[in-house]
Amino acid sequence: MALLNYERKYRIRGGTLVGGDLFDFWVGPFYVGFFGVTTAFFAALGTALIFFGASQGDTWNPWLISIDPPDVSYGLALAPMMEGGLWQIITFCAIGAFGSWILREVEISRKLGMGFHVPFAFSFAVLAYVTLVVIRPVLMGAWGHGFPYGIMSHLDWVSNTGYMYGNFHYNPAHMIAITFFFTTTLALAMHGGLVLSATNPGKGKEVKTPEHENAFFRDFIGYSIGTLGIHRLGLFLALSAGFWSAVCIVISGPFYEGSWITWWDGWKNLPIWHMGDV
Ligand code: UQ2
Repeated sequence: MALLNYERKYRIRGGTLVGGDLFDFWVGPFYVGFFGVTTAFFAALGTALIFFGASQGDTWNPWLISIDPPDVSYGLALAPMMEGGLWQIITFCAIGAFGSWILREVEISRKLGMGFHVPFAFSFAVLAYVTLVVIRPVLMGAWGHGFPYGIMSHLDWVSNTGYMYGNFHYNPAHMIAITFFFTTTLALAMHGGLVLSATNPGKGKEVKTPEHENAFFRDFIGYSIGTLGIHRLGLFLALSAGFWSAVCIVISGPFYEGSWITWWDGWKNLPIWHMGDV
């Protein structure tokens, strides 16, 4: 279908959640909608505030610029602009932009009569960010527990926060998250390799179909998950990686303050090992 015919078929009115027909238009290839406008507003304001914050700092070295959250002594109050207030407004803008981006995906999905898998998936990334800068800081009683917006400074934050609980590699939810990250790359490498091997069999040879893709894995391991199944598995693995990442950080502090290394000693203290002790 030529691009113009295609556009006539799919550039259709409707599906909006807010604003009716008012923002139901495109700018070039991009659908706008009410949430396109709010995304642009929050993203532009947040970015401008980051540059303003950088201008008030003592460096323009991109690696070292940092917009820091308030000191924990401010608790959950609003802080003065140069004492973390900027971080609070930028965080608000970021959540406004990410939330608008989710809802713009929802509007496009509705317009095209599709499922909501894409906005649902993106929501997990937003959940991970919101867990770091809102949910955990609120549970711990201070915005100062959020992470700073800077390249080196956020790495320092991750390192310091991790070692504050002994060593994050001993955090069971961290272990589960890592396992999902690795399995995601395994599944995507298998899927990418399989599809390309079927479609690029070599010069002069006929392109193969999913029949061959199934046959390869049945010959190889006695099981093929199928062409739809691999995408269900991929979505599950990737979302699980993000979900368990959020769990691993939100339990550290709000629900457990000790070292993750000694957390495993709980196993040795189970009453079952001490039956008969006097
Ligand atoms: C598959 C299939 C695909 C695939 C892949 C498989 C035809 C094109 C990669 C193989 C995947 C399996 C057996 C699941 C592996 C499980 C884990 C947890 C990594 O069968 O169907 O479609 O791309």
